[in-house]
Amino acid sequence: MKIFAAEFIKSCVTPEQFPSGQLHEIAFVGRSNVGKSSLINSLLNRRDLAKVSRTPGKTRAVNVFLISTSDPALSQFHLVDLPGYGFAKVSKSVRTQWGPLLEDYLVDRAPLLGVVMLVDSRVVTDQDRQTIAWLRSIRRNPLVVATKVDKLKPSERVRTLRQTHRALGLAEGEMLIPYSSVTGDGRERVWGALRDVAGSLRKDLA
Ligand SMILES: Nc1nc2c(ncn2[C@@H]2O[C@H](COP(=O)(O)OP(=O)(O)O)[C@@H](O)[C@H]2O)c(=O)[nH]1
Ligand SMILES: [Mg+2]
Repeated sequence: MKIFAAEFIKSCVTPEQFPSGQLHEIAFVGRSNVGKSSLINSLLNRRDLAKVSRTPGKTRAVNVFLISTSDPALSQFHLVDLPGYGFAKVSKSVRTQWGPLLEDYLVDRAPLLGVVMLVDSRVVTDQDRQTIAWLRSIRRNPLVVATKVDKLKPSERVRTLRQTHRALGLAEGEMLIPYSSVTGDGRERVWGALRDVAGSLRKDLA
């Protein structure tokens, strides 16, 4: 699969600014510093499309990118980079921590086709669990990706990923895709999963 184009469209801070039009959207969520910007750049083969920031919690906007690829199921779509969570107090609900903009987007957004949720392959937080539960409750079953797997020693990789899978409360057959933005490990699997998400929709419509 070739990526023909990947361009930044806009930053939205109110729902009115969300793009109009019919393009489907795939959104990426995860706590700050989980490696979301790096993963987006790595998926798209772009060095600096989604700014890789060392300052946690800096990005509070909904950032929209227009992607076109050679895959018929993903020929044109919006990739949406959502603000990170995890910089507010753990005791508050996901809703107040994360803000109404995110809730508006994830609950109501009609063009939203799939949600990719990133977790650190080594560290699962309560907020990660709460976010997965909340996404399920609003019928946005996330595709879960475990980041930074290059940091795992080969000898501990399988065990750690199994622990993470369990700590997230994922069911036996549910996917947890290991990913490294440093090595590109997992890149084809994530694209494959996105293709499946887009492909199943095409069948629904047929
Ligand atoms: N070793 C390693 N470091 C990573 C990986 N992905 C991100 N990082 C580092 O983790 C930090 C946070 O990454 P960033 O993409 O800005 O996270 P974001 O806040 O979720 O967008 C940066 O220092 C990255 O270089 C990865 O796959 N492997
Ligand atoms: Mg970022």
